[in-house]
Amino acid sequence: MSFINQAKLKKLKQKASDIVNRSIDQHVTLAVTGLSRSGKTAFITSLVNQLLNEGNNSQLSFFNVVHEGRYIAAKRVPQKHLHIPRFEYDGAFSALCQSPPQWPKPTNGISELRLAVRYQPKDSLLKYATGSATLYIDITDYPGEWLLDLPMLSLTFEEWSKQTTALLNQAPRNAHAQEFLDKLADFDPFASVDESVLAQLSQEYTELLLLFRHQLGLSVIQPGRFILPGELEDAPILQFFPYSGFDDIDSNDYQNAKDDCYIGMLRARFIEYKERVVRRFYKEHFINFDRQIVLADCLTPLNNGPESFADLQNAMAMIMESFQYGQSSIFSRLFSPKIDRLLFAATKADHVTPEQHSNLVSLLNKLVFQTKQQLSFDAIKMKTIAIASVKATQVGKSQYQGRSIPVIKGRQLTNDQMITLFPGTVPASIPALDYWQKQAFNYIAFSPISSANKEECLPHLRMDQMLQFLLGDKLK
Ligand SMILES: Nc1nc2c(ncn2[C@@H]2O[C@H](COP(=O)(O)OP(=O)(O)O)[C@@H](O)[C@H]2O)c(=O)[nH]1
Ligand SMILES: [Mg+2]
Repeated sequence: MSFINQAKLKKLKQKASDIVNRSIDQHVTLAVTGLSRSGKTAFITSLVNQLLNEGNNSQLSFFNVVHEGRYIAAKRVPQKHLHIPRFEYDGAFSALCQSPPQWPKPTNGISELRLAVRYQPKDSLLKYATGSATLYIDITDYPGEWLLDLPMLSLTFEEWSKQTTALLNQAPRNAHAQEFLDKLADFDPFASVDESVLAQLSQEYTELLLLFRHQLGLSVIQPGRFILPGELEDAPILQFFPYSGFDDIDSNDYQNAKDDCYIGMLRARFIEYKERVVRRFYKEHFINFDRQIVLADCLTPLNNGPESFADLQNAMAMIMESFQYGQSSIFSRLFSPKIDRLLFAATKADHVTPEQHSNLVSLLNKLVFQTKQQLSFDAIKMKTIAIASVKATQVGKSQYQGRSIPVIKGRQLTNDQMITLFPGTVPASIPALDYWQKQAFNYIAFSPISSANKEECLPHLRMDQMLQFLLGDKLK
């Protein structure tokens, strides 16, 4: 063959390879959610860390592309949406690498990060045509509280107000809500609006929601945006609250109320909130997600007691509505999401001894599916798992009354002391009364473990199984 021909052939081969390469580059959008403090930031930081540093002592044996030696490398590339804040991987990772290591700072909105993962395709046909392929992964972090707002879409202001004030009047919320409820009972709904009064009462309602979440450990927070406003902080669209006196006002007066009286303006803002905040999130973001992971911290509510646990149960049912695309769902009328895989992960599994992990998964299953049959989720593949994104404890055995019992060991977050303990048993299903009477689950917050080498991957539990479920089929 002449030199010219050889050069031509080489060029042709390259071209063919380019075409194949291009056509097998793939793209997947991975959304991560969970209520505040459920562990989203730690999770994404660990996920990115495992993929970027694969090979440096990483433990991903259940991630097939790694196990089969086809994983080449990952790097960060500029994210897709420039108007969305970047997920601050560097800040979060360096907090974990400090000495002593710290957990990353909490965040209060949506953020994004894009990775490009190079790998060798398994399919031999493609393998001969090209050495490698690329999977682009767009990771989005958003507050689970935002999903709690979906049920509001099918409620009127009157219905929502009645439902919400009923909740405020029940234990454990009523012990803190009385003063606010008294103020609501006092004010004239048809008087013309003083915006500062509206702002003040909205502020008080928001403070109550924050107290419910962070002091009482409750999960049903509505509107969810009020405690995690993202870029809407202080915007008037977040300044409304439920009205408690519907039974005492004339319904014609209510229907005819203009926007410049209190009740009219509250109603207008409620409607505006549903349109511009709730519906918009689903339209702009949610419908673009391919795969979703929902993180749930089941252990803190177990530690807090029955009311907190029951509230988590209710919140999970509300969150599940976002993934029911069946005929009777809110979605069938509004949007058509395309999520095809949904993973539920019980986080912070390093807080319990390993023999409790199967109970933790089965508890999560009960929380997620409750009374609903899996039938309505047919189009979506689902899995439940117990993980630790960043493992902060070590497992050992201890002697107790002549018996050897499993224990965990870690550095206590509050006082920096090493502690060894058996935190308690995790119930395999929704705990009955006697669980709460017999034993309390002892949840102790731990500091992250320091790593000798920053280049090494963060220690974890089952992040590889999670990766395999969410990405395995895209990396074949
Ligand atoms: N032991 C342990 N604690 C965790 C883990 N992930 C999160 N945490 C704890 O939970 C807190 C909240 O996590 P974060 O990721 O900020 O939650 P986010 O609000 O959902 O982003 C952290 O500060 C840690 O104290 C984990 O894998 N193991
Ligand atoms: Mg966060």
